[in-house]
Formats: sequence, C-alpha cells, structure tokens
Amino acid sequence: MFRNHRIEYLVLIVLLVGVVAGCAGGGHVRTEATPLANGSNLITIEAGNYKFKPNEIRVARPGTLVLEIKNISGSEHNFTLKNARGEILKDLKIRPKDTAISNVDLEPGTYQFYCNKQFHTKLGMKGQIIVETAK
Ligand SMILES: [Cu+2]
Repeated sequence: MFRNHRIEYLVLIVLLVGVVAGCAGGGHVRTEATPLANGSNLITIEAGNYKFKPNEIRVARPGTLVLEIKNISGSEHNFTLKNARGEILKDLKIRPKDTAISNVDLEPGTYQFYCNKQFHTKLGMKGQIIVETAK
C-alpha cells in the first residue's frame, strides 16, 4: 500500500515537471457527439493518465447524452460532471481497463467534467461538454 503510493507520487512529480516544462498535457481534443437514431447522443471518452480524450465535446441537440467512459490506464479514475450551477450530475468510478456507461439529460449550456482523484484535475483530467440549442 505505502509502496504503491510512493510510486504514484514519483510518477506525479515527473508529470508535474513535464507540465511545468510544457511538454505534457496535450491541449484540447475536440469532438462532436454522435446523434443516435432514437434521438439521444453518444460520446465515447478515453480516460488515461492524466487526461480525457476528447476533452471538448460538442452536442448538437439537448436531451439524453450516453456517456461511455473507457479507462485505458492501469489506475482507477473518476468522471464527475457538473452543470453551470456547480451541481454534480454524475460521479462515476471507473476501474482500470473498465468502461462506465451512463445516461445524462442535458439542457443547452456548458458542463464541466473532471476526475476527482487527488491531483488528477490539476494534471489535466478535465474537459467540457457544450450542448447547443436544438435547431
Ligand atoms: Cu483520474
């Protein structure tokens, strides 16, 4: 247990140095959610150490968004989704190499998401979902 934590801290220090040096992170990866035939939308997000890909998601219409969060890493991550008022809409735990699937009903607006594990948000595990007004 203690040993594992030491390794995790070492990895974090290396990554923090990388972030400071400007060679980690990776910036924005934008994607459109896929409209499904039943009227809902689908987005697949990869959770890795320490980023979500994509991290800027546009949804062309409000309604049900099917979230498929794939943890491609060997460590546990989390997907927390908040609305503009800061209320938590989702709080999903994703075990290593596992996938979490969950539906959320979204109105037009901007939603922030992040991993709530210590340090992970600061290391880059965050993004946003922008839901556009239906045309
Ligand atoms: Cu995480």
